[in-house]
Amino acid sequence: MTPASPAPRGVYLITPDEPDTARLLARTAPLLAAGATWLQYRNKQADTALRHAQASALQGLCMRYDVPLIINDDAALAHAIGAAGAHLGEDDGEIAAARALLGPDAILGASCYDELALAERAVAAGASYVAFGAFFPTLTKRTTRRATPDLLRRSAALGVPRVAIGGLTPDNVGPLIDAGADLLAVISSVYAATDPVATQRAYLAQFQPAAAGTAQESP
Ligand code: TZP
Ligand code: MG
Repeated sequence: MTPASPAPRGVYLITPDEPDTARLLARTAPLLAAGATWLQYRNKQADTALRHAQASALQGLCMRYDVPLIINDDAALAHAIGAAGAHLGEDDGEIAAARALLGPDAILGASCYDELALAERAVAAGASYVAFGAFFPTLTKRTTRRATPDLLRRSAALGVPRVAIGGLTPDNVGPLIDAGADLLAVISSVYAATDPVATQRAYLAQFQPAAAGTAQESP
């Protein structure tokens, strides 16, 4: 993000473990067209070759819709395919090394679970956003760490976008947005919905001012 870019807000869409690349693209394209702010490629089942192929295919799609693509777990893959950035958890390598590899303009995120101290360290090491979660029970990832809206409030001074993740639905995110969540990271509630685009819109409608995506933070 350059200093002039507006603070990102809205839906941070994350891909499900979809083995069929054509189907992954077909399921994702309408959501990019309908205003997802960022896309993260995440596939915990794929081998190295499929991850490379799917990430490359999504990079082409994201360029078409002008949506930044962020690669989960793997800064080297992000670098190899020219993605906008990477998202690293505690077992995915050092943030500082990823920043050095990807350069100053990359979007670089860190999973900070339920800990403000992790977020402070990540930002000091070069993270450009931090993610907290899981906020609610989820079947998508085995985790016992539970974040709270208070953590979002306490992390406001970090000065980077804060992402909320884990078990989000359009019905439970109001308090998270009120507490300062800039981006709502979602997998199953959107991809497994009967109408994924309508569900994504139900999230976006909750950001003020009405248009989310790249809307400025409200005062
Ligand atoms: N990290 C914490 S919870 C989670 C991740 C990747 C899963 C989020 O998926 P869903 O389906 O939106 O709950
Ligand atoms: Mg990871």
